[in-house]
Formats: sequence, structure tokens, C-alpha cells
Amino acid sequence: MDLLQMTLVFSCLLIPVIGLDEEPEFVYPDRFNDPERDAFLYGTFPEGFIWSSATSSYQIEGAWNEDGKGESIWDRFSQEGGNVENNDTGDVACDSYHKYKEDVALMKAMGLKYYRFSISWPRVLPDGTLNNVNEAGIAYYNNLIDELRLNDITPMVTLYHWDLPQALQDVGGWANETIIDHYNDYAELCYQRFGSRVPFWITFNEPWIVTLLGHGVGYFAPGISEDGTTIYVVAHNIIKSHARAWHTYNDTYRQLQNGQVGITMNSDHVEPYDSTNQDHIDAADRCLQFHFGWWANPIFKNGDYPEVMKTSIASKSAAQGFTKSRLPEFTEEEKEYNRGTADFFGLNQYTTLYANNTPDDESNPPGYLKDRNVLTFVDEDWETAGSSWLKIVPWGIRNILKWIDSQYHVPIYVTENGVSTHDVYELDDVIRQKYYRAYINEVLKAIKLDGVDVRGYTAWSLLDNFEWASGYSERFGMHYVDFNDPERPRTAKESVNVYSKIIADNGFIKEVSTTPATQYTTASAPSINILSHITCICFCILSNVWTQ
Ligand code: GBH
Repeated sequence: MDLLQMTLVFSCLLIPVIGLDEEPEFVYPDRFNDPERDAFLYGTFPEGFIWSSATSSYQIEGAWNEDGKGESIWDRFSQEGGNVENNDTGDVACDSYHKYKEDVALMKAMGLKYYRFSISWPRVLPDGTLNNVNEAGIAYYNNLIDELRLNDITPMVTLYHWDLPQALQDVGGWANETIIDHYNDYAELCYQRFGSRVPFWITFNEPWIVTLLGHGVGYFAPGISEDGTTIYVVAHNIIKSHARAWHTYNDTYRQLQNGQVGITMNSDHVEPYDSTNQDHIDAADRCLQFHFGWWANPIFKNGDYPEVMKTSIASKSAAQGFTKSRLPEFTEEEKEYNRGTADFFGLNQYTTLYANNTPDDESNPPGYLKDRNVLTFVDEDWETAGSSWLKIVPWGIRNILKWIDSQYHVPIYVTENGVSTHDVYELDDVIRQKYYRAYINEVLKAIKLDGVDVRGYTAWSLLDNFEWASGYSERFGMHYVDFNDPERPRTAKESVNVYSKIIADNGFIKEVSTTPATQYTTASAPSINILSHITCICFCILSNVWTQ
């Protein structure tokens, strides 16, 4: 045998080990109809891969005015009425302020080794500033962290998951640059009080949502609709706040506490509708630059906004009669200061869109969508979850992980991924069981087949909880919570078992005799493995014949 033949025989032997499985476990109908894309990959995640689950303070804690907690913008926004479905509020939510020990027990039972939660800024600093440190609030998080560690669960802590102290909103909130100092004081207080036990800090959860939904369309607190103008100022102050808090950690706490500080961004994956059409390719890329690059370019790349944002917003601003670009500029020192200020990239990923370009629109009033100039839409064949925006597209997470890796080359943690059901009592949550297996499988493909450095996966969410403007009408939890019962009892759904098994196996181990319990459609496509085997074997035989 020559070298070529040896390589061929070897690769034939190798394929069953790392190859795609014969039967796709999931087939996601769409116009591509691509069984190879949807094929299931058996295998395990790298050693030390982090398995986690997430919640956030306003969505689960309740106790909105207990023990000295200050008012947050979400308290104000939901209590005001008319902003949230059924006028639901987070006043009690899952009551985790009182039930955290029970929550930790649920995590323990699932085999979770990490837990991502957020600190409520107004619970520790009622008016947002160091003028008044609420020791009862500090004690709550100390107790939670201690309980986690007692159960061998490592905390991953988000500093800002949208519940700004109302007192800071009253002086302009994120639109006022004095917030940068206040945010830094708050972050530093958290490093001081909790940092010896927290190895992962996330400065912001989804700044895009804070900016666009909070200040562009006003659909989320604080309910401001100043699209195209204030949104860019808010984003500017968030980036500066993030960079400042990272430097504070880096300069003063890193050596002592040895943790990591990153930021979490959300994005739908954006796929060019026609991947052979350059306009569609450019539109998809522009969309991601406006969504991710807005934050990630300054933080992970060169300290500044993406070129495509700078040029588009400047030219549209001029046409609209503004004397300067609506996108603020960073000075050279600021760029230097922004650059490299994250130890990891946090990704929240749920769904996918197609992109096409639209005609340029330079009319007034200004707006983010006009600046971005991309038409996005979904495939009607994609299955919809309990939230109208959430189309189930597992391959999207693999493609966006590849995109992030190609742009920023950083370690990535999936800090949220999950699916909703409608507000019904359902413990056999088939849609969620399939979603987790399918999406996590695509993460495995990103690692094994594409070489992306993904270090952790976080399931949203541990519990059904307050789903922002949708209130309690959408359920994302692996545990059912009865919001009509004052005790807020939690009951495990079947997805708990599915996720626990993935955690226990550190991936997907093929059990030969059992047929998969969960299937969208039975694939009629021929098996990839069998095909590749036959091809390989024929090829080897032929090349043997030729060389004799
Ligand atoms: C994450 O946001 C959040 O971090 C988390 O708190 C939240 O519970 C979870 O996802 C599930 O939504 O109603 O059509 O106007 C993900 C971003 C924010 C995307 C809300 C959908 C509503 C769109 N999501 N958004 S719509």
C-alpha cells in the first residue's frame, strides 16, 4: 500500500468515530432541505466544558420592595400598567428571593456545575450610588453564592440584566454619561463583596436589547422611543461603562481574584437568503455588524465602531440635515481604552433570520433600521415556539458561532439558549427536549467540525419566569412554576432529564439499541455514513486494483 491508500483506509476507519450519524435525529424543513446539514453528530464535548443554566434578577426574585431594595425601571414600567401583557409584574415572580435554597437544590438534582444569575443593582444600591449600600441586599447574594458553593455549583454573575435603579433613570439613565462612574462604582462594590467566590463576571446582558427595545421602540423599560438618535448615545455609554468596569477588575482585582470579565451579546443568526448573491451576502454581514459589531468591534477588535456603521450613519445623518453624525465618535485614547476589554465572548442565541438588501432610505425621521438597510424575514416552514419571534432553526447557532469565531477569534460561552411554550401546564415539554438536543448538537458540530473555541453552554431557563413585556404568557423554564399559587411551587419538566443526561454524558453518546424518542420528521435521505463508507471502500478497492 502506498501513502494515499493508507490515508484512504485510515479515513474509512475514522469516519464511524467522528462522522455524522446515519439517521438524522432532527430534520428542519426549509427551502434547503438539507439532510446532511441536519444530520446528528454523536460525540462528547471537550473536557472541562461548562454546563450551566441561567436566570436574571427581575425575572425570578420578586421581593421588589423588601429589605431596603430600591425601585428599578422594570418595577416602574410594569407597575405603571399598559406595558406588559396582562399587566403582569415581577413583584413576586418566582419568589426566588425567599426560595433560593430550593432553586439551588433543583440545580444540584440536575447535575449542574455552573449557574448564571444576575445581581439587582437597586437591591444592593437602592438609589444606584454608593451613598447607601443596602447590606440586606448584599447578604442575599452572599447567601446565594455560599449556598451554590456548598453544593459545588460555580456562579457566573451578570452585573446588568436590565433592572436599572429608577433613581438613575430619573437623571437620564444610560443616556447621561455620569452613568459610567455609577456603573463602575457598582461593579467595583460587587467585585469587593463577592469577587473572591465569582470566577466569571458578565458586565452587560444584551446591550442591543437595552438600547433598541428600551430606547428605540420603547417596548421595554424605560420605555423611551428615540430611535436613530438616543440609541447611539446609550450604546456609547454602555461600551464605555463596560470598558471601565473591565479595567477596574484588571487593574485591581484580577491578581487577587483570578476571574474573568466578559460581556454577553444577543443575536439572531442572519443568513443571506441567496448565498450566491453578493448583495445578500453583504446585507447579512451588515446586519450582523449593526447587531454584534456595534459592541464587539470596539471591545474585541480595534476600539471603534465597524466601518459600515460609521459610513452609513454619517451619510444618512448628513442627508437628514444633522450637522454631525448621529453616531458618537470615540477619541483615540478611548479607542485604545476600549480595545481588548473582554476575556470572553458571551452569546445569547435563540433564532435565525434571512437577509436581503433594501433600497437606501435617507428620509426623516432617522432610525436604526434605515441606517442598517437590511430586509430580514423568516422561512414560514420553520417551526414556531411559544413566542412569535422564536423560529426553531438549530443550524443557525452553528453558523453564527462560526461567524463570531471568524471575526473576533475569542473563547465563546453560550450564555443563553432556550425555547418557550405557551402558558399551559405541560410537563412533557417535547418541543424543548428536541430544541435542546438539536441546538446543543449544532454547538458540538461548531466545536468538532468547525474548530470554534466554545467553552460553555447555558440553558435558558432554570425556571419559568417573568418574560419581560410578555409577562407570564410565555414559559422558557425547564421547571414549571405555578404563578397562581402563593408558594410558587416548582415542578421538573421532562426537559430536565434530557438536559441532565447531556450534562452527565458531556455530550451525546450513542445507545445502539434504542430508537430516538424525539423526531421532527423521519429522514428519507440515505445515510451519510453508509454512503461515505461505500464510497471509501470502493475507492480503496479500485486504487488497489490500479496499482497492481
Ligand atoms: C433573552 O433575550 C434575555 O436575556 C432573557 O432575559 C429573556 O428571558 C430570554 O432571552 C427570552 O426572550 O416580542 O417580537 O418584540 C433574548 C432577546 C428579547 C428577543 C425580546 C425577543 C422580543 C421580540 N429577546 N424580544 S418581540
